[in-house]
Amino acid sequence: MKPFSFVHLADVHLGCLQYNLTERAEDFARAFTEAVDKILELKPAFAVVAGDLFHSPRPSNRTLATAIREFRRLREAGIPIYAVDGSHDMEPNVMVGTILNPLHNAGLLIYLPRVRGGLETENYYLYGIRSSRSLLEADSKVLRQLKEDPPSPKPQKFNILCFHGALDHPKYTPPAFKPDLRVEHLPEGFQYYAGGHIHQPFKAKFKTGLIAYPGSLETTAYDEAENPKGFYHVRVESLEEPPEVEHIPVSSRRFLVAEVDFTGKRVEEALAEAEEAAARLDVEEAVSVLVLKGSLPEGFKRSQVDVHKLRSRVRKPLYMVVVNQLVEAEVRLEPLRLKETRELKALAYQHLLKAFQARYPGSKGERRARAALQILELLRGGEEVEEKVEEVLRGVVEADRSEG
Ligand SMILES: [Mn+2]
Repeated sequence: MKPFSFVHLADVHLGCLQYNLTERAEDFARAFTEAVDKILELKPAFAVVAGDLFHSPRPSNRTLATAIREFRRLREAGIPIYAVDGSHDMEPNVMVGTILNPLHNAGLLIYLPRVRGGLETENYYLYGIRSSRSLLEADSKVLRQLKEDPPSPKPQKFNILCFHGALDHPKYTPPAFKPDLRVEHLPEGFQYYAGGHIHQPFKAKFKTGLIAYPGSLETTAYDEAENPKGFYHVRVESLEEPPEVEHIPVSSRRFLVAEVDFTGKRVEEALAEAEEAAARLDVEEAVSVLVLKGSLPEGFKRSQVDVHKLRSRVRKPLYMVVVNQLVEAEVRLEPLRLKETRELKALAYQHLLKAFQARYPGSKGERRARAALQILELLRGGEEVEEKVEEVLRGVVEADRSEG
């Protein structure tokens, strides 16, 4: 085996029309063009793309045109592209298939799952696993692929396994990810496990080699804003030592994220804080995200927070999002102390009234509190209360209706 290098990309998400903005789809295209510029400078032996090259299995013609233009630049430089499909560009059904198939037929890339037995050259061996929708699907789909078309890593070559998905082991997967693959699904004998799906650069020792996720090239969700964007350049010197993996940064749209926690604050106070935060997000060309979180004081509704007013404070960004994650307070009831039955009944009524009126103000709430109390009494009485309870409930519904 002679020394060589390759690049490992994943999660390019070409055609991602985030927030329905054409500017954002152009950002994803621009990021890919920048990556291709950098790949042309690095002159690797090949590029491997570990899924989600496209945001959709049926990209628009505009997205396809961009992709084909960039694939041709690599092809003309003699850099082949090896790819697998990901959760976004896998076949939605057998009839539609994946966009990687026609691109494979056109000679613009090599869709690895279509290369029987894997792909072998003088220095390396590559095998690609098809993407699955779930762990359960992977249990049959991946195992079937491995059985029908088994990989055969070569002892004298550098072996790369390309896959897309999060593994079912916390060592290799951030906590928020739903696992798509089992550790056992990835066969042994490879020096480099080229992963996609986790939009954050990550690498670790794994089985007979190294597992690596290069992360995405752009921000597909605001919680990825802080993740470094780019791809890996992998230098293979020999089979004895692990390869040198370098993260090559790619620039992406500026995202500004601010969070305001409402917990334990008066609403006016928290809203003033949110307005200040919004003012700090008023930055030219950015995607600005204001997250409102925590719990609201009792009696205050989520819908009472004027999101439009907060948005209108901000004019300069490309786009402003207010994410309302506020949680309405549960009605808190004072602890009930046992007293005489009559007093107890009065107390119970007050509690029920408070609880119901939080949801149904006015007579509707009163009616429900009275009905609840009646039902409680009936239930205490035991036998054959069903009809009577039904009668009480019917009374509530009818009174509501006559009131309009
Ligand atoms: Mn992805």
